[in-house]
This record gives sequence, C-alpha cells and structure tokens, in this order.
Amino acid sequence: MDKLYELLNEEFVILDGAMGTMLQRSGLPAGMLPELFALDNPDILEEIHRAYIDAGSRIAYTNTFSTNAHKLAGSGRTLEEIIGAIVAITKKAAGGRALVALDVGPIGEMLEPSGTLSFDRAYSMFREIVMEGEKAGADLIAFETFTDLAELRLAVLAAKENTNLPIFATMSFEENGRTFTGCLAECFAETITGLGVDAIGVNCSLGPKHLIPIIRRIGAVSPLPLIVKANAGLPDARTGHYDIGAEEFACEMSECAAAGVQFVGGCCGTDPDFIKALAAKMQNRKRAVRTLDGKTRICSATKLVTADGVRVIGERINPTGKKRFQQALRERDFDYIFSQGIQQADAGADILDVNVGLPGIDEVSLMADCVKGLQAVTDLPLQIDSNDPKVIETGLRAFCGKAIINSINGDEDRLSAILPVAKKYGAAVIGLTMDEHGIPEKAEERFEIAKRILSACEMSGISKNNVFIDCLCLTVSASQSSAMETLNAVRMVKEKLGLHTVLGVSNISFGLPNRELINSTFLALALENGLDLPILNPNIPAMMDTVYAFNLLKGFDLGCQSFVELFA
Ligand code: THG
Repeated sequence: MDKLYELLNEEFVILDGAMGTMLQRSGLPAGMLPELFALDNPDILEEIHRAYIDAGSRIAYTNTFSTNAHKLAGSGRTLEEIIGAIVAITKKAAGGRALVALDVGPIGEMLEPSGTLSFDRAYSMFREIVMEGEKAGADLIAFETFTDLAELRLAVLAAKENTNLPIFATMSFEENGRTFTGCLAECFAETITGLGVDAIGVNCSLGPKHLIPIIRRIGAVSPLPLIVKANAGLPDARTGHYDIGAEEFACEMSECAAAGVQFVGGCCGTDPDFIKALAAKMQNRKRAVRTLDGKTRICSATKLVTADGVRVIGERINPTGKKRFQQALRERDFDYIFSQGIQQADAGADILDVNVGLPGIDEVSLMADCVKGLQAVTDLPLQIDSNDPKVIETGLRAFCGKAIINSINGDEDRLSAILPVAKKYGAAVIGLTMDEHGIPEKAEERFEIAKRILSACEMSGISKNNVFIDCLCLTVSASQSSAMETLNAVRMVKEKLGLHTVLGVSNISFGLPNRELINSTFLALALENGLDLPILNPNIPAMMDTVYAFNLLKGFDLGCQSFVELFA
C-alpha cells in the first residue's frame, strides 16, 4: 500500500500498454492462452515489460488476464504455478522501477441468472487468483475489462476479504456510456467506490476520444483517483488494425489531464511507442481538480436514482398486515412476491423496500432469494429492511448496486451492529429518530437523536450524503399532536443538518376512515416540510398523484412536462 501511496502523490502515473498484441508479434500462436506462451518464453515476457518500463510505465500489469480455473481448464497448469512464475518474471523486469499489478479479467462465463456460473463459484475463483497474486508478491490488484457489475463486485469483495492489496477496478464501456450488459457508468462508479477500492476507471473497447466523456461522468460521481487505459482508436473491421498511431493516441489521451485522470495507459493496439509518446505528452501537464456534484445516489447496475427531488420508496414487499403476502413467504411463492415488485415499478416507484420477516421463517435465505430474483424482474434499486443484521448483510451482499438499509436508530447496539456492514457494502442508511427509550414525543428530542445518529455514521466513515433520517410518523388517532411534531422534526433535520429525510407516511391513518385522504394530505404537508423519500404504496393513485402535483407546483417538473405526459 505504501508504494502505491507514493505514486498517488504524482501528477500522472503512466501505466503500460497492450500485452496480447505484443506477444502475438513475438510468436504467440492464434488460440493459445498468452499465459501458457509466456511460461514457455519467459524472456519474451520480460523483454516486453522492460520495454514498457523503459518507455515510462510505473505500473506493470502482469500477463494473467485469463488466469482463472475456467479458462485454464485442461491446460495441465495450476493457478499457483502460472501466477507464481508470471509475477516473478514481471517483478524481475520491473527491478524496483515499477510496481507490479496482478491483472485479473472476467472469468469468461456468464453469472446467474443469465448464465450458469454461481455467485459462490465465481467468488471462490477470484479468491484463489488474488490470494495467489498476493503470495507471489504483486503490489496491487487490477481488475479490468469487466462488463458485468455483479461479477466485478464479487471480484472486489474476494480481494478485500482475502488480501491486503490495493485494488484498481476498470470496466469496458460502449459509446452510450453503458457496458455490454447494460451497466451505467455512474452505477459502476457509485457501487464500486462504495466497496472501498483505491482507483476506478475505464479500459479497452474504445479509443481515448470516446472514453474521456465516460471517465468524466465517473469522475463527477466518485472522489477516487481515475484510470484510463484506452485502445489505439477503433479497429478496422477488415484488417483488425487500430486506427490511430502513437502521436495521435498521446494527443487524445492528454485530454485526461483536464478530466482529472491520474492513471493513464494503453490497451489493445498500443505498444511501447504509444506509452513513450504518452509519457512525453503528460510531462508538463497539470491534472485538473475535479468538482463532485455532491448529490446523493442510489442505484442498481442499470438504473441510477439521484435524490435531487422527491423519490418514492414502494412499501408493498412487506408481510405486515397482509395475509396473502405472508402466505406467499411461507410457501416461497416467488411469482407472487416478485409480482409485487413489478406492479410497484409500473406504478412509478423509484426504489423498492424488501422486508421478508415473519416469525418461524428462514429470513436469511428468503432475503437472498428475493433480492436475487427481484433483480431479474425489475431494475429498481432496493432497500433492505430487517431487524436482523445477518439478514441485512445477506441482502446487501446479494444486491448488485448501492442499496439503502432500513434501518438503524439511536440505540448503540443497533448502530454498532449495522454501521460496519453499511460501510463495507457502501450502502446508505435510514436512521429512525428513536432509541432504547422509545420514540420521543417532541420534535427537538427527535432532532437530538438524528444528530447522534449522524455523528455515529460519520465516525464509522459513512458520509452525510448516505445518511437519511426518518422522524417517524405515528398514528394520528392515538396522539393528535404527533403529526405536527413529526413535520417539525423533518423540517429541523432538513434545515439544520442538511440530511435527506424519509417517512413511512401510511402509518399516519391507522384506525381512521378515509385513510387515502389523510395519507395523501399528510404526504403533501410532509413534502412541503422537506420530505425527500416517502415510503408509500405507489399503487394508490392519490399518493403518486400528490407527488406529481407537488413536483409541478414546486417547479421541479420542468415545463410541467412529466405532469402533462401523465395526465393530458
Ligand atoms: N419507516 C421506515 N420503514 C418502515 C416504516 C416507516 N417500514 C414499514 C412501514 N413503516 C412502511 N411500510 C408499510 C408496509 C405495510 C403496510 C404499511 C406500511 C400495511 N399496509 C396496509 C394497512 O395500512 O393496513 C395493510 C393492508 C393492505 O394494504 O393489504 O400494512 O415508517 N423507515
């Protein structure tokens, strides 16, 4: 880690260029794994690394992109053998002039549910690779060319849980800013930054001209150091040759400076001449200071929900008070459970709360299966809702994206059980303004608990942006002043702490007639007092309509466009 920190002080760090094409030039036969060729020709591999380092590379990526049990099947070689030998050759070539990054690519098999590779199998494959890399003496791990965010997440978790090495993570994007599997650049940035890697970025698939707009989007979301390892332009469909030369590549790549990118290098079609030109070009440049937009985001791999207006959390995946749903949970009737998710998505929910807690039920395994299955039927981000910390961790682990935890409160035991899990998975948390003594009556006291929750979160490394406060909506028929206390508390949290706020609004009307009227009126009041993320039943038109009208009246619905589309 210390060695990487030294490099982090530098304006730019030059990475290396392509390995595969260099090996082909040196006789790698078509169809042969580069790893196996290199084992038979260690001098060739060493010479390529040395050429890149002579050209200015400060980090050498090992020739281990395909070193996994799936791609090596039938080769007669073990991971230990290959990684041990190749890291040793790379270290020898580096001779202390460059760090050695264990290069790790995707397994090459689709993960469940699109493919047959299970999460556990993929995780254990990555674990084996990274542990061998650390044992062999790599200085860091570079995951690259991933297109499935779920696979990259597993790889990063395997590295974080089984090694002490710093982690680089880059994905390959198409021009539209999505990967081949549809992962959005911002979703990658938000999710992988949340897992606590050391640098993120883009590699392969496009030349610098097309990758720089994408790295800018990533850099607006993530504070981490950025990486661009671009191709030498685009390949000619007929010859397979890339369309820009070393000078043009270096020129286009120098735009990385203005985008605030620190780690620059080449991918397919580049060679030591490209890296030399790049190193020369970056020499007198200054890296622009990036400005993050500071917005709060929740996401799945394919859908980004920015909390810069009212965003609706659907409450229907919850057995409370619902016989039919309870029966579905007991019978593991996933068709019914998932239909509740689809219906809410269609009704306009932005996020889905998932609560599968029932007495006498295996909540851990139900949560895992629900979270996995829901991701196959809807692209909405999820909110993991349970009293049991084990269930929360299971849900977060199975969810590919940045989730919300429902919930923590001012109780020290709850905080110490949940905050480390929230930090580990990069999730946002909902803090209820209650503690072991119950729910205070007065807004001021609820506000005090919110302050305590915020400071506990910050102490655990969870930023303000990821702390949402729920001032708790109680049944108005039981205590008439409580609605106003809740609204005042929401306003105080919003104005004095600057935090996002959540409320489960339907609690307000228990035991009263015409609940819809009370709920939708209370929702309007709460929104006006600063509620950002109402938890509600989106299938009730009066509730969603209140949200739409509120957005229109507050000027959030530009040109009244959404409203007119919905109702005209
Ligand atoms: N804050 C936070 N989380 C919460 C709440 C909150 N989660 C639970 C709850 N409150 C919000 N979710 C629900 C889920 C189910 C019901 C109400 C709120 C519910 N509804 C019907 C009713 O009102 O009688 C049941 C009958 C039915 O609709 O079929 O039970 O405040 N952070």
